[in-house]
Amino acid sequence: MSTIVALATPMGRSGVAMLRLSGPEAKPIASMVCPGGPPWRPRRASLRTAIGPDGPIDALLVVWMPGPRSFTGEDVVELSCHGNPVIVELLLSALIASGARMARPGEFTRQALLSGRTTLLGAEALRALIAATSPAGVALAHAGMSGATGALSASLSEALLDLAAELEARLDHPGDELGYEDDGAVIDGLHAVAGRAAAAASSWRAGRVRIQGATVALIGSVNAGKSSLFNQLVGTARALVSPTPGTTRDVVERSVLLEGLEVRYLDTAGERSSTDDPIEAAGIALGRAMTAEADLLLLITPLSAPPDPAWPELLERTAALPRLRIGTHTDLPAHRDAPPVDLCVSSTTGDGVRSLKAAIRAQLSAGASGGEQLVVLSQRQHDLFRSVSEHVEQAAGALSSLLGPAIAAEEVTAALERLAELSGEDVREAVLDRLFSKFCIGK
Ligand SMILES: Nc1nc2c(ncn2[C@@H]2O[C@H](COP(=O)(O)OP(=O)(O)OP(=O)(O)O)[C@@H](O)[C@H]2O)c(=O)[nH]1
Ligand SMILES: [Mg+2]
Repeated sequence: MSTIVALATPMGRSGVAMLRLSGPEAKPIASMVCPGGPPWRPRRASLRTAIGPDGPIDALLVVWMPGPRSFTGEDVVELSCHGNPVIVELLLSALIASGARMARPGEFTRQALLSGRTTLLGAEALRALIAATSPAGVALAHAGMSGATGALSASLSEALLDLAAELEARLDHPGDELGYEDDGAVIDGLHAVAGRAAAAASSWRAGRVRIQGATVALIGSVNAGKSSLFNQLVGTARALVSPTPGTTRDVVERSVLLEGLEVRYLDTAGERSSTDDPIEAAGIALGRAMTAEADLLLLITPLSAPPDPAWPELLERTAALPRLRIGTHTDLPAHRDAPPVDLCVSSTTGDGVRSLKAAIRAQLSAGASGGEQLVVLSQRQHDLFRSVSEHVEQAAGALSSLLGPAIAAEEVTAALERLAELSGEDVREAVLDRLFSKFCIGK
């Protein structure tokens, strides 16, 4: 068993940087690099001097946490030095020369999972806690850390085990209607479980936005007023505005906090049907590629101008995507053929911008409405809840059709397996590899 080491804080200049050692040799290695000093006492900070081959490296604050009561469950030593990358490199080299090896991404948390100090759901909640870009994301990660995802998974498993028992009774004693509930009640029970799993899965969009932040892209024809509105939304004159069509060429982006959510706004090159300028064409293509992944599209059209010939095509192209249709130029008289829109603004006076921000915020929280609890913290969890819902719906379909209870029981078993995978009872090495590769080194 090796002893691993990594910088636990970001690389750069700062007041303090912290390195962490974990493994059976953590304390001997730390004491080799920090010879002498006060006696080593568990869980007490002590001031020590790290010595390298060429002399003293730095004064450190060192804490030794013997396993199993440590983050990883192994012996852990945390060494806080001054936050200078040169000092960090010297210290890492000294620790590695004394027998430690560099940790891989997420290896500390993986070790915590192996030692039973955390669960798979706990590790995912921790990743969400570190990744969260907004206070709402931090709150969601805390819900996951206190076991909300596991509790939902356990409650669905319990309900499914009861339903599985009903199905087994039909298989063991076919024709004996006395011993079990009628099919209608079992089918209702299956629909209820499928509905709860589907609701959890669909809350992931709102959850993802809380943890990772949201991307909102402004798109529309040239000169529609995208950059003017972008500047209003981000609160500074970040993008160039001019009456010349084709002013914006590159994608301009800026992140702001919108009522507790981090929103990354993208201003894009205006579209026009034909351009012989290869740079403008490249800008339009880049805008299209970047907006394909957006959580919300703002389609912009000026209401004072004659109808934009590209508008119907834009509406059609984005029909299946989350979007808001925004009419600009409300400070000017509206054209009599102005198309219907969801909201109107004037980027010159700022009228309507507040309502637009509220509408954006509401759209980005969609899926979390109705007091439903958000408990899904990763794409993996989303996919598994969705799969549970599908298997359970299949089971309900089988029981109410000629396929019968045997097929229904198989589907319920498959759903239970997905739940076991979700909570980490039945987890494959490949899943762990994928999860921990997304952690930073040192976590
Ligand atoms: N009166 C009025 N003028 C506006 C409004 N919004 C934008 N404009 C003007 O319209 C012109 C074009 O605005 P931009 O924001 O540069 O338009 P754009 O969609 O970014 O244009 P491209 O980058 O060329 O695609 C500028 O002269 C703006 O001052 C508005 O709400 N009211
Ligand atoms: Mg522009």
